[in-house]
Amino acid sequence: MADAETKSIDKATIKMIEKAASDGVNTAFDRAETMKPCPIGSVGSCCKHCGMGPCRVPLPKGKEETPEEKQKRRGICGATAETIAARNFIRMVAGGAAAHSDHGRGVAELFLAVAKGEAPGYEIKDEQKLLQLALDWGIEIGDRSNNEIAIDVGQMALAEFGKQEGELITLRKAPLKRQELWRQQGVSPRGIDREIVEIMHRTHIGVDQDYKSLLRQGVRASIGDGWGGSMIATELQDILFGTPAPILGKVNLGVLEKDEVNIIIHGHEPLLSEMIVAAAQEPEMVKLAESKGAKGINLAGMCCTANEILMRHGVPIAGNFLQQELAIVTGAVDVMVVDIQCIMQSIATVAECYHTKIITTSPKAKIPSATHIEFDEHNALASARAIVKTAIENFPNRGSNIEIPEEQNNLVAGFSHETINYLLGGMFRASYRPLNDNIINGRIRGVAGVVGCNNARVKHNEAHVTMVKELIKNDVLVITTGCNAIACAEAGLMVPEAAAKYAGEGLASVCETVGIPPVLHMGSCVDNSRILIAATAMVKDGGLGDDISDLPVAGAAPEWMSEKAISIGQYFVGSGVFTVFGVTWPTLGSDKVTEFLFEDFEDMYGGMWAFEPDPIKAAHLMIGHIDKKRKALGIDKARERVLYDMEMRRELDAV
Ligand code: BF8
Ligand code: SF4
Repeated sequence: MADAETKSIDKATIKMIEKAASDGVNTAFDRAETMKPCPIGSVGSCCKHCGMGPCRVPLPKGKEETPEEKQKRRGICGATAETIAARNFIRMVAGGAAAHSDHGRGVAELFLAVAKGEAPGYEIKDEQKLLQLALDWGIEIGDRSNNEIAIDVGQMALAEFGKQEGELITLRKAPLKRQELWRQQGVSPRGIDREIVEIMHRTHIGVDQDYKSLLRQGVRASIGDGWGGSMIATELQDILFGTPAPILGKVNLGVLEKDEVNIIIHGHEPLLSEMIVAAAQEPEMVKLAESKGAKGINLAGMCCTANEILMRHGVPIAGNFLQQELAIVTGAVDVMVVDIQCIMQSIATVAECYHTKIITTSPKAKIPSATHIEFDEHNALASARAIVKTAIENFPNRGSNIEIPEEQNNLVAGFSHETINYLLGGMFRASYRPLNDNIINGRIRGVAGVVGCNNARVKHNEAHVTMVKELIKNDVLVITTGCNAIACAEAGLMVPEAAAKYAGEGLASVCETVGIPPVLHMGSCVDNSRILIAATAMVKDGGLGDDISDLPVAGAAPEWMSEKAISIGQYFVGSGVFTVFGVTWPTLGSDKVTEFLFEDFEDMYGGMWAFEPDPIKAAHLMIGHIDKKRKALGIDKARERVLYDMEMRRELDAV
């Protein structure tokens, strides 16, 4: 094991990597060192879509290719490097869109069960949002009860997944100009599932052989994710569990408690975790824990579930994707309960080295050596109690090899679109006007959505934190979700004081006036749909053009690894946002495909992809794009004036 300090910028993580090494436990950090990525697969040039392959069709090496060589550089079926790279790329989109959308479907099913009174323990928490959604979708309100309205909402939401014709109803949330552009480009999704299935069909051997046509379908399915499946997940979760509002929380492995039963809730769906939060507070459970010698029951979240339960209940976050094995390495986790997505299979083997029990809960995601307690929405509290009880009973089995790093930071989370609206405009005239005004007057240069995973191929959290610091230093307000949000919180960027410490003067002055951090936590990965809604609200408020592609905004996933990140990036781009990814880029095996995504997409969608592994350079690509948009809007001069004023102020201060 190489020096742990080369593996992460986070102290708690470094300590636990060292502990894992001394305990003889193998982690993702070790495996990333011993297993290098396949150079052909990583650039998208390996096809295994049929039994004649896998076929490897890499880029020609340096010299001009002769026509004969060109003929030979194909898969057995004749597929070119372009076709193979484009097929692989959109299959990633399909995987990501399917994951988010199936999550959305699960929420819609629970939502409908709640509305019908078939899911005891759950209730509709945000009535206002329910009524708003009903209005948006043309559902009759009249004097009907919330449950009656919710049944219609739930049925309509579920129907969006299997719809065959027309357009998703949720596309109506987008700016009109964007909706029109999607129609012109032929990328308005008909149904969420249909576009994903069509990717699987088109990428089967011998179907779509035109990379431009393949990539168009990728855009279509990704829009079905961001503006469809993910948006439905976010909206219905807010109605069921409450729309997040600013809340103070804690983050990092130091949130684990030495003397309490520690339960880590890891995964993505907040459906069961909401009930675990309730079960852990029941007096009988607390009493049972005490009878086993524990001082209480401590819940902590991991990955996106962490973001969900922090925003709504203040439950602390133990860490992000690359910290999941390390939480178990502390020796202090009694149960890690998981549902779906981003769960490393190795948590089960790491758990075997300690006393930790892994509990799977989804029929879609099982791990052979884990205990399975299936989440039953009709009896959710019973499942939750069984899980909490398992943890309590496991508490006395803890060994003496326990080390909880002391690192933990404060953060403020819960910046939903609605919250930003109220915070900026006030309760009675909620609006984005102050944000737009501060962008127009130049105090805020622009807005960046920085999101996505950790990737064991690069130093944990480094690119996230370096990029975000560079952006806020240059007066770019950062909005974030997923594992980037956790990385920023671990680095202390999500407290209001961070504005004075890290942000440029313009951004800092706005943050200090409103009392917000310079990096706003908007939630989990499905909550990237909140970023789309926020961008639309900026367009609607006026003064910054009439489409998302006119806004001085940019997106990034500096440490991406999952197919979901590709789907998210693709719907950002398809919505008109310039989006930069780090680490690696999966179409480098075809220059044509890469150029199409990086350049031609700008003419087609107003947004395009870029790849830049250096986070500072990537931040400056984003700032460059923001400045280009400011210039096009004619607001570039305002910013020069602000800088001049600040320069003068500094000079005066110095006198
Ligand atoms: O959905 S950021 S590693 S945890 S995929 Fe996974 Fe990536 Fe984290 Fe959340 Ni999103
Ligand atoms: Fe090879 Fe074509 Fe089969 Fe892919 S589909 S594995 S390129 S023969």
